[in-house]
Amino acid sequence: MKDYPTEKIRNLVLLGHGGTGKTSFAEAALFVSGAINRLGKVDDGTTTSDFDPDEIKRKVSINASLLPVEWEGHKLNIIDAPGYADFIGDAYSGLAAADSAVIVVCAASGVQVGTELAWEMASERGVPRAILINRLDRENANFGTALDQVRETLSKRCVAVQLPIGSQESFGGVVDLIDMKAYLGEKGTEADVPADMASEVEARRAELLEVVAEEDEELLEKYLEEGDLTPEEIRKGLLLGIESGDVAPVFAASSTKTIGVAHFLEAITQFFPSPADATYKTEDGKELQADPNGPLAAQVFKTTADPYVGKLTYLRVISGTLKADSHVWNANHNIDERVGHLFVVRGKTEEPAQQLVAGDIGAVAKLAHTLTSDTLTTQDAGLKMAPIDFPDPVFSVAISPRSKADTDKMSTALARIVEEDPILKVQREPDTGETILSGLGESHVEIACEKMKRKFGADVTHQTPRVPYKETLTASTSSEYTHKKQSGGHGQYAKVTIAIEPAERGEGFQFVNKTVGGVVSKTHVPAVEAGVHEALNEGILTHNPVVDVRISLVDGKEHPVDSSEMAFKLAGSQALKQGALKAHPVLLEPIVNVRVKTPESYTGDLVSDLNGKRARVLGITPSDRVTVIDAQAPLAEMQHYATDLRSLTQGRASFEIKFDHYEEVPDHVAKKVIEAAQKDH
Ligand SMILES: Nc1nc2c(ncn2[C@@H]2O[C@H](COP(=O)(O)OP(=O)(O)OP(=O)(O)O)[C@@H](O)[C@H]2O)c(=O)[nH]1
Ligand SMILES: [Mg+2]
Repeated sequence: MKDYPTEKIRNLVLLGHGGTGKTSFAEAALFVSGAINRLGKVDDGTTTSDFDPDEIKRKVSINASLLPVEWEGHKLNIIDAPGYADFIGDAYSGLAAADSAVIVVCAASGVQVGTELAWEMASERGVPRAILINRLDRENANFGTALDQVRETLSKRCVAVQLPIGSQESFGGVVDLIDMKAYLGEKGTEADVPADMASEVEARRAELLEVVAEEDEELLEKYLEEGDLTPEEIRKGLLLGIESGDVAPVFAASSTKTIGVAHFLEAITQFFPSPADATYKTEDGKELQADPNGPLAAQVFKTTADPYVGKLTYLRVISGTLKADSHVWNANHNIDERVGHLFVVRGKTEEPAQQLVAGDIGAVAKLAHTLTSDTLTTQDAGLKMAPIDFPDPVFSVAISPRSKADTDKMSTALARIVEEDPILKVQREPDTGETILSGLGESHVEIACEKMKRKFGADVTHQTPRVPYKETLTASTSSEYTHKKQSGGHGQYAKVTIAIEPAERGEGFQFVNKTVGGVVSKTHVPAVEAGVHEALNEGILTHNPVVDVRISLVDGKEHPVDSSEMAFKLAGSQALKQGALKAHPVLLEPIVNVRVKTPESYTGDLVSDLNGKRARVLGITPSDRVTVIDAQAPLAEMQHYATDLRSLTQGRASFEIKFDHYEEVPDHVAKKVIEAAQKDH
């Protein structure tokens, strides 16, 4: 691919609800621009973007792909992001690298949950936005209805700059409301505006004029006086509105029929800013310009790991020029990195490049220390961009190797997939000993497990994590035990009396020696403690550790020859086991703090769902856009909350969860847990 100067580059990310045609649009853009000579199909698994085996199998995008398109002397770095909630992490990656966002909407479904989320993500980042109403050739497609929904739910500043000619089967081109011409078929052949569209054209054009006129005082004055604007004036207002993020133009297309695609690419080059038009801020607020001769700052937005090719680091050069065969400074880890080969990437193909200028996007192979979000700079410049703000994981599974051979491979595989996907988290749960893998939902962690097998040969199984129950004793008692074995040879003897008392929640295990007169010698006391501790860890009811108890050694007896540490340990352990049964053992469960953010309309349903999960709702705080519900709930009831919340709100709500404390399990619930634990053993 040719080298393009910064001003000729456009970086855009395709966002939107799952299945609206983002990948198909990217494919159409490659086809129309001549980059590929066969139009691939998502359903056949032949698109340039969805090349990953998991994507081909499921016919959905899982990873963000980079798809540079050359158009009229410009390079459009199109980033095709996934739409489904489980894979939304890569939409954050894509957005971090882009200067503008195109939100793809299905002409038959209109505004969906994913549309609203995409709009919010892009608005929060303050990037210019466009709306592409796609799938206009489909049954039930209705541009007008979809457009009205966009204007109602997203913003009145979303305004059509095109109208489709024909609809569904007869969709054949677009009318450009700026220059009032029609563009027909795949090639966009210029023609007159069809006469039967006159009234629709007039109405939508009036909406456009009103919105763009408000971008500039002179335009507004002229519009109010004359009731019209020239194409040049409309363009001027549109440019201002798009750049400030105030106005989002709406376009019309069918990706699979490649209609409206060429015209849209043209509009991107005309109306959307190049990296040179923007100012970027480092983490500490220093302003940067996309100047190829400026200091180097390049931010990593994605990392892929391949067992054969190794690590590939995707980055966006913000300032300066990144050169092949050079040394750079990783500002996050304060370490030198050697850059070997640089690549321009298109889907799965990589083309070597000598350099990447400010504003461009590409990849580097085999960096040693660099992770997603890091900034590469020079030691002198020391520039660091704010890290990408990925969502926190909310769904966890326990994973274990399927066979012994997989055990060794599992930890390497885990390290690799976490490096690829910064949302995934791995940790060992100390109380249950399980390895916990957390992500955004069931599919997210399932695909991660499949990837571990396919790419790194580690076959793992996954299940709902065990709840780390604990036990405690609620009554005081004492217990005496004599360990005695004195038949022939060297015997064993130890006698202990212990007092058992409940302690405050959170105090753990305390051991006090209250014996007097050396009835148990100094060396044997720790043995008693060890025996007691061991028995407590084994649990009384469920094989979960007993906590929050105070054990005192109050009396004992030794034999001059037969007593040993081992004998006292056994006596301690048995004394505890027998005594604990009299001390009213109960089960404790972890209680978590839950914070749910939801549109107000779901509050009632969510509160009653939480009540059904034995939760205590602590507060409901309504605000402008979202209502915040704070609650405490048993972890045992919340393990599938990510899935439940999604189905209750169609994915409109989000939540956070954090361990808070342990509490006694109500009797009727405890009974079931105890039965299950005893059966398990
Ligand atoms: N009729 C018609 N079908 C389309 C059009 N664009 C996409 N599709 C179909 O819609 C389905 C989803 O298309 P994708 O391109 O995978 O949609 P996507 O937005 O990339 O989906 P995710 O990445 O999974 O969110 C596929 O079956 C496409 O063939 C279109 O313009 N017209
Ligand atoms: Mg896709």
